[in-house]
Amino acid sequence: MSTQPTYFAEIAPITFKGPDSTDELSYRFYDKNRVVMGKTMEDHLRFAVCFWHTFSWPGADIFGAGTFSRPWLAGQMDSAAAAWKRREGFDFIQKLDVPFYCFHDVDVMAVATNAAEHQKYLAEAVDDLERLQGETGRKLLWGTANLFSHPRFAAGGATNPDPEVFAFGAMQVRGALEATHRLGGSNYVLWGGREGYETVLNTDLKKELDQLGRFLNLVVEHKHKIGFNGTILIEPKPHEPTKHQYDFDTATVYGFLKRYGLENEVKVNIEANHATLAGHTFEHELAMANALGIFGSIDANRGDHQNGWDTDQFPNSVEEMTLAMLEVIRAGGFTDGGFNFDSKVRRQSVDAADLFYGHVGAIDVIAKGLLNAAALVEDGRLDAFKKARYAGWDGEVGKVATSGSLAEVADLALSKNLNPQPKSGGQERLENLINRFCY
Ligand code: XUL
Ligand code: CO
Repeated sequence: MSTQPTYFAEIAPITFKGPDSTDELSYRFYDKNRVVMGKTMEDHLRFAVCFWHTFSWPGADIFGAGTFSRPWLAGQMDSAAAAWKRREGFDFIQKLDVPFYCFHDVDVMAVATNAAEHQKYLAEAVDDLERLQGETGRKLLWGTANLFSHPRFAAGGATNPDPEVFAFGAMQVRGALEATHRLGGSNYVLWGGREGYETVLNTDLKKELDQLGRFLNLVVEHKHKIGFNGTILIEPKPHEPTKHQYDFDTATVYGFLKRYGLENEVKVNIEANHATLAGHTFEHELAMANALGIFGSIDANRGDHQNGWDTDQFPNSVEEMTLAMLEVIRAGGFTDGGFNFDSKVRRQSVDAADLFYGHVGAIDVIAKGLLNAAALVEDGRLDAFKKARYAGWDGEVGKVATSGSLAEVADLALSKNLNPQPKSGGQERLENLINRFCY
């Protein structure tokens, strides 16, 4: 085992070469220093590589074993193997030249068999991550704790009927939150993959929701206690692995936050494929988060239009990313958030280079989406159409409808003998307008 990274040795650092470059491992649109709407592309997009799919997943699925030969995964994930993984991971991130990474506690550390070992191995990993960040200049977009893979979490973490599991989860989350704080992370994420249920026959929904609300309150309280200035994010998903997940979608999460008094403390990390699993578009979830004031960060990926599960593919549609970037711009852009690639290469993409192809293509598609969205905003027709559509609210009827009583509004309709007629929503025209900027 070398102490130097070797796995990606044949790949040269990825650089911007422009739209006409024939180099398949170069950026055609992602020019990190290019200024768009007053900010560099690097600052707009804040790309991050994830440690789970990219360096920890062996290419296994429920029908078959891992297909990838990631040498650090070959034996026991002890301290040496975990250090090897971190080393190769940072080499990849540096070659891709993105500013951030993300991790779950268990992605970066040796396998622990109990609470004490967990704390010890995580501390060892954090020391090393701090060193690697210093050496490479890469930063942490967010950290999180994995409360879903280990069999002890089969019935949930915070929502487990067994309080010992709740306590074990609290130990993990405190550790991961403090690690994120020490590493200067911008956000802390909670994705509740097992915070849901399989059947109401054995589930006390009210009790479980209260447990989840209490757990989240404890996390927020601890965040303030340790002085972590980053944002706490919930990542909604409707189901998978549980049949029904409590954090179903952005609107559901907002209702949950209100109920437990956390709507000003917690935002959402929106994942494209989770949006589509919930029956929404990606841009719906972004627009909803913006409307509710809880837009935080993004997990970039896509589903497969024919499959009803979380395929976590790299984004590759310029049109979809243009629509998404429009919503990011409308939300005022990222503050603490960014684009984390919660995406994985296909199981047959067994070469080290495939990890680069996946990320490079996705980065370029999102960068082109940003350029298109910025051009659409500058063009102004899209926004002007939307504005004109609601212009009546500035008129006499709109003003009474905004502030009058039901009787006053109703009487106005009668006194004016209103008979409003339908107006074109212009959808086809607007869709054409989007396409004008895509190709
Ligand atoms: C699972 C998923 C997670 C979260 C972090 O669908 O998206 O990887 O992003 O726990
Ligand atoms: Co995710």
